Amino acid sequence: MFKILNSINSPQDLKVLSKEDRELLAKEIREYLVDTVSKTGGHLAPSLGAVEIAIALHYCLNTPYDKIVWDVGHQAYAHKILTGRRDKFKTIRQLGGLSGFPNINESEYDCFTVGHGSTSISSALGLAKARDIAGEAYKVVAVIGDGSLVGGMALEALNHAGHTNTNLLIILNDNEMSISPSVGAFSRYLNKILINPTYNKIHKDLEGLVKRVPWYGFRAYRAAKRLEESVKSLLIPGMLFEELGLRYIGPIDGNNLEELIKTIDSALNLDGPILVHALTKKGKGYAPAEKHPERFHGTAPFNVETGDLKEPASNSGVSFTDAFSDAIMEIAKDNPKVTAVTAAMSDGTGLDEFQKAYPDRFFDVGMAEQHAVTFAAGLAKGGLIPVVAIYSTFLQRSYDQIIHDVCLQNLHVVLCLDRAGIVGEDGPTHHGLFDIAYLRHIPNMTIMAPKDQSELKAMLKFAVDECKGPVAIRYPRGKVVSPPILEKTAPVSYGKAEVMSKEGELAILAVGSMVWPAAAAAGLLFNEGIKSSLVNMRFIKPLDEELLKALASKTDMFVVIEEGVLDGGFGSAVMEFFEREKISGISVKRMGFPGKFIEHGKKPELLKNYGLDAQGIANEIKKVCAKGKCAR
Ligand SMILES: Cc1ncc(C[n+]2csc(CCOP(=O)(O)OP(=O)(O)O)c2C)c(N)n1
Repeated sequence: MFKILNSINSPQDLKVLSKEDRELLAKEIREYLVDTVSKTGGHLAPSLGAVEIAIALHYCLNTPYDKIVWDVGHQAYAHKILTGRRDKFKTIRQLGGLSGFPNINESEYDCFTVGHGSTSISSALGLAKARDIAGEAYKVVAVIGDGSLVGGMALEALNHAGHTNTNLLIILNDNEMSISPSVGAFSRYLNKILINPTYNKIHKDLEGLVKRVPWYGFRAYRAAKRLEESVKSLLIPGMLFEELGLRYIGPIDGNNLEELIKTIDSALNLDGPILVHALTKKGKGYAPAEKHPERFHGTAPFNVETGDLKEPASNSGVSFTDAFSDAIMEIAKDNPKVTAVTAAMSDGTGLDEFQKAYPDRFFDVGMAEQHAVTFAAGLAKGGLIPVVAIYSTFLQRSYDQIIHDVCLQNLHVVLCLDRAGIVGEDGPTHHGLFDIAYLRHIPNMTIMAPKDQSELKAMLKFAVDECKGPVAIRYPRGKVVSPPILEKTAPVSYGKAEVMSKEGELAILAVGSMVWPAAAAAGLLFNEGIKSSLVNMRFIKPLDEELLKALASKTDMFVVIEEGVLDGGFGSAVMEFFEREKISGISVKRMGFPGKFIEHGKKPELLKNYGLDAQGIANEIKKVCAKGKCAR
């Protein structure tokens, strides 16, 4: 079916293609991307926009000896297809299949494992320095989007790169979009050149002049060129990079393969750090994605003809994100101090409605989680109540800001950690498994986890109205699964758990998303004659110590279940408590994720494989009970 693509088994095969065949290859890759992602889901629009960049780089470079470092890596699907993974590409994001991001364990062409943004210039610069010290000659290229460029780390790396004299090529893949349109002063700066007719006209006139000048006009041309340079310094974004010590080339059409090849080829022959500014179209070549690049940034399986999702989201219930969105809207209505902060993910975190309703109280700070948290600390110090909605995995970036800028001053910042737990197909870079461990030990921090929609709302209200210091609320990816009958929630009271059943024999302590699977497991066990007390812990910190003591007076067997890494997790907190209080003779079985990076796959299959579905929990508890430890 694919005349050219089927002949590409490694980047070496690209080198013999004619110009026409290279163009055809780009077209075929796009068709293959659309067809595959329509079945698997994935980051379609970013990858469609970067097809030419991938082809041009592999054409110009000698990979894997030369290194390409992709930022985030969600735009690197064409790179995967060109580097010996064409057929396997159909398995992308599925259990046991290809990762959705570059991964060093998957291919020698993936020279850095990625998934989070703004890392590429730092790691590429490190590779380049290592090359210099080793006396090697490989070339290093970082590919970074305009959205990722505003992350603090990318700016820190530019600052460093500009003052070294290391050979490093940075391709700025500028589609004027992050997930939604890029925001901030940097993006405005990059845009200047595109919309500034004066500079573009001067540039065109000069080009015409070059073509017309006879040899004796060279000096006139040089003078004109100098004039252009000074006009340029007033008008073009390149000067910012030049001032930082990087050579700026562009802007060029990043979807024009031949222009890209020519530019990259000559840039690779220059010394020092170079930045090529390539303008691309997100979703390029697939009309629905061009029209709705945000929708197709990361998509579920869809119908190729219409672009519609195969399973319309509206039919599939309320997600925790929707629940958060409703909750903050309701709370903000009555409290003008409530402000919302996102790091380039207003849609993903459910803040779109808030943005529309309260534009003055909404802050999209760009893809800059560290800044988001310290900025929120400032808002709080100034008397507002910031609600910072960031995915659990991306809040990892803000660890020091949470400690130093929020908790040390005991500031009232509400952190809402969406996607806490297993996220599924995005895999180890995106699973939110570490937040309990990275937040729990910070003084002044309160941490809650709701089991359902109404509890999330009650907790957010509690965090805004009743708390005075830092609070984190963690909730999972996906739908709220609570039985509707239990949608009415008992009031949230500081540090107090909710006892859901008191049957005895053993105590099951469940956290947030694990409450309902634990309840289902308790039901299965009950049918087999094993009775348990089930507790929805609600507060990860502080612990409901009174309850734990009361339970320990009746049972010696505790099972603690959390959707997080066991090391340093909630189960550890319970064990620490018993140790601290010198309550002996207690056996605590901790259930959660082992201390390794969890692979990608569908969320339910991963939960099942790690024994965290109802049956898995019941089986594990039965094993514990079989050892005769359930009853006194
Ligand atoms: C630290 C971090 N924060 C947030 C994200 C989620 N995220 C993935 S891609 C993306 C937008 C990236 O924009 P850009 O770099 O311009 O790439 P494009 O998708 O436009 O090609 C965001 C916010 C992430 N991967 N890493």
